Amino acid sequence: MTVPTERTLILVKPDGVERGLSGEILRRIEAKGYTLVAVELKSATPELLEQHYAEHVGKPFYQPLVDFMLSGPVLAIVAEGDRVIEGFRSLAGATDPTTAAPGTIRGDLGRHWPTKVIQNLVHGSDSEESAAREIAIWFPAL
Ligand code: D4T
Repeated sequence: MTVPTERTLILVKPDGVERGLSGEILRRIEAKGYTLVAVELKSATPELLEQHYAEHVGKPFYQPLVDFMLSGPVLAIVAEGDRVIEGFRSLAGATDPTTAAPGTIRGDLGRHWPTKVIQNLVHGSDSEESAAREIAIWFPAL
């Protein structure tokens, strides 16, 4: 029996869209061999972000994170492929863009800015459960 292929939710955050890196990030996803299932430029809302970042509600960086995610459009992507959840996290690199490994999206293209929140260009689901939850939030029609 074939194991169904996996899907993940990827966001190019407002810093990535504003810096014109959407194409470069899509290029890296495709170059790795993953399939694009959905790609849409969207404006987040506080309600949507409260669902998306439910695990961070109440933390000191939550409000700056929400303000940042509302500061401009995000490119929401669903990508598909075997072990794509883990694979995209690997492409993205560590959360901290200053020390993320060179060769990764955050390591090559990200850095710290004098803001209250880490601006690290992309988000990628961290488990099958998160992927299913996040895809339903950003792409209810899927
Ligand atoms: P996302 O969820 O955006 O892919 O990032 P990570 O999985 O790598 O990191 P995360 O969920 O722990 O954090 C979400 C988001 O909040 C910012 N952040 C995080 C921050 O500004 N200060 C912090 O101390 C942490 C932990 C960065 C990413």
